[in-house]
Amino acid sequence: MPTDLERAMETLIVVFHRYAGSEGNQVTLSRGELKQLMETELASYLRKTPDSISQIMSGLDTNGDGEKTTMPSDLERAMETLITVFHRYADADGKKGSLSRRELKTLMEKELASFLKSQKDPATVDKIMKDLDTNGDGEVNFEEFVSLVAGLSIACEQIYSLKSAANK
Ligand SMILES: [Ca+2]
Ligand SMILES: [Ca+2]
Ligand SMILES: [Ca+2]
Repeated sequence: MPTDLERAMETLIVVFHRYAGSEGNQVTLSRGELKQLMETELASYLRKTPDSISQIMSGLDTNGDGEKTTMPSDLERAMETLITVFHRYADADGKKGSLSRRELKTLMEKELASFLKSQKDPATVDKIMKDLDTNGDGEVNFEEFVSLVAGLSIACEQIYSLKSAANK
């Protein structure tokens, strides 16, 4: 049973390949493919012309502003899951909105157990925490958390590509 976080990472990879595979190089997005992806998957954000990821992310938090009347796309659902999962753990102690070492440990044990088990040399929570905490405040905020998800998605994507290459 994949966890919410694993499903979200899988969606990111699947959505990427859905568009990257339509012409030319199968594993890269051409200009046309990128346009198609953004128009199809991120239409509701393009209308707001956000100029940064954090604006997109904070846009997801607003309710009832009448802007999100369309059905969320796969990609939007995956991004929403990332935010929901992050807050499920980050809001557990007094310091809401960032992960303490203990909260990060719980998140990884609950959401990324199968991934961590598949690693030959599992990094300790302390090492991961140190890598993620780029501003050195001893907590992992959402931006820092996203870099963990990105890193894991890249690792999964490499496995995915190897698998599909082997199937040819
Ligand atoms: Ca392509
Ligand atoms: Ca916290
Ligand atoms: Ca930090």
